[in-house]
Amino acid sequence: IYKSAYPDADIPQTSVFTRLFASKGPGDVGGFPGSSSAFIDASSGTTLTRASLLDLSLRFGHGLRTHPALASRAKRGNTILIFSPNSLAWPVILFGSVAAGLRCTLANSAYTPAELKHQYTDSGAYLIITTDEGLGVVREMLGLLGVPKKDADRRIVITTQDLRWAGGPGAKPSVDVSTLVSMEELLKAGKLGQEEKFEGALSDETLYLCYSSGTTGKPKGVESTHRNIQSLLSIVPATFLRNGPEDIILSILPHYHIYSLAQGLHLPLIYNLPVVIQTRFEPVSFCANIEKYKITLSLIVPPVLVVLARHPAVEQYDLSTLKYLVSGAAPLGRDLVHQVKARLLAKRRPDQPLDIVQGFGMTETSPTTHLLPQADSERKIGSIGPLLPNLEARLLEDEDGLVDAGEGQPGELWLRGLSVMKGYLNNPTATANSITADGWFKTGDIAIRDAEGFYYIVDRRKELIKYKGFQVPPAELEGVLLTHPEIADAAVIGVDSVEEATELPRAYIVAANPDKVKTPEAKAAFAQSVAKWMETKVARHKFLRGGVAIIDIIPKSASGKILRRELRDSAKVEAKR
Ligand code: 4UU
Repeated sequence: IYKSAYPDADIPQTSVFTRLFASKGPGDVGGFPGSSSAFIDASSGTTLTRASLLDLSLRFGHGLRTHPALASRAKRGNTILIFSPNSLAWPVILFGSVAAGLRCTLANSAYTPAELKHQYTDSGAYLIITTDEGLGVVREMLGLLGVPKKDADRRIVITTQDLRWAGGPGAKPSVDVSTLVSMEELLKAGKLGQEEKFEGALSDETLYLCYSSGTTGKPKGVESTHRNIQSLLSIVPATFLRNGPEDIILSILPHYHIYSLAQGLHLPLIYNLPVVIQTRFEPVSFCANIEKYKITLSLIVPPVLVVLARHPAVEQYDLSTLKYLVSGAAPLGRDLVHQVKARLLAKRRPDQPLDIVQGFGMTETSPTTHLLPQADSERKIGSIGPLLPNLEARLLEDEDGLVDAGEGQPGELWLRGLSVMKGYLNNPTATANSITADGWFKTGDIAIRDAEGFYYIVDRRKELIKYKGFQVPPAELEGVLLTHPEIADAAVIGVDSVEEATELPRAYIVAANPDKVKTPEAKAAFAQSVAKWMETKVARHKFLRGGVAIIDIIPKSASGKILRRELRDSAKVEAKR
């Protein structure tokens, strides 16, 4: 058993809301001046100060608890689903719901109605908060469930995209929302009083339900408790964000994902660092926002480094304020780091350094468990860093966890500590399969630990595919493919794209009528039609960008499990040709 070399950190027994916002003196919010900027909308420049964020959150929470159409369902521990791209409204909705004692489940804003339906029903959410942009999908989803329109409208709160009301009049929604409760309405009535706020006597209460497929199967609700989230807040100071008050963060990763949820919305509040929120990643606006807001740090995924290494916009903007990039959610190659550093540092003075480090995290571990210290960014390039405080690790050679890997040898990473989730929602079987009786969480990732205690992720044992850091559960895509009338069997794997620094989902399918797809032309046409058809069924990040191959039979074990390793090996051979 490897213990973290950092001293254990104290985890406060308060609610997350109290931890973030409790005042230590007059005019302060969470120990810092209420007038400091907390979140800034990148496109409009609208700013929420700490004090206005607190005020709006308490108003939103109060609205949820007292609005005549919602009050009866706003019971402590009930669940709200947030379905929205990044916006200034996000932290208000999130922290307002937390203050009101509700749970939040956070959905990918690119989801199709069918994908959203799974999370909505599985989480048991009673209310959906969405934007005019997401409304169509939400209504269609409720239609799929057979909910009559009048009832459907009682399950939706609508917000405008950028919360312009924070600084002025609200933007007009582009669709008729007169039958829905609006966010403006919820903010009007008053504020949650001290006595109504959730307090964390029971910090083992579930707070967030992000969805993750874990090592196998479909997305499952990950129960993150107040204590889990607090453990993130306490462990990360050991290594992270020592840059001081002049720092400013650019947030481009989607807030529904645990990485951005934790590091883009919670952590900066603890450090009093303003966060510029960009709705979606796009190369030119990313560079333009770094220049405009003099961004010093950003949380990214490897494909963003491809942009920094190659995109022409990098030459058009001044990126010299950027001094710290944390990459996570997928493996990062050393070459790419070197290319980015060479390109950006060529335009800088020697006193304008740039550190690029990797972090490792998972939805199930709230999330960060490893982070490479800035001081080691060159010396240990390629490493995810040492184990963070309050954590223990093991590396297991075999799938049953009986044999520990030898020193310096690869093994499956198991983790134990306060940040490990409570379990998968309403899924004791999946929970028992992923957390052992003595508390070890099996990551499904293969890692090596060097003699100095730095970890390297070298492979993945689980089925999960990562497209640009987004989860693509193969089992889910296989399920969709099997609903296609012309497909008899299907398997999905990830293939590596070095150019894009990501995996790409690739499908292997068996035709239901093999006689129809005998010639290479017929095969190609069928493959293309299946790829196109998928684009009508799933969110963008799950498109079959790695291609569709038609084969005679899907390789399976005696027990019927798809032998993904065989498919991956043959894809590698093909790629070499
Ligand atoms: C190789 O991706 C995440 C969380 C990422 C994160 C969070 C906080 C990174 C840094 C940080 O500080 O969560 P999930 O649940 O979507 O996916 C988890 C999986 C891991 O099991 C692993 O397979 O994503 C992969 N992964 C990585 N792989 C995550 N980080 C890395 C990494 N290198 N650095």
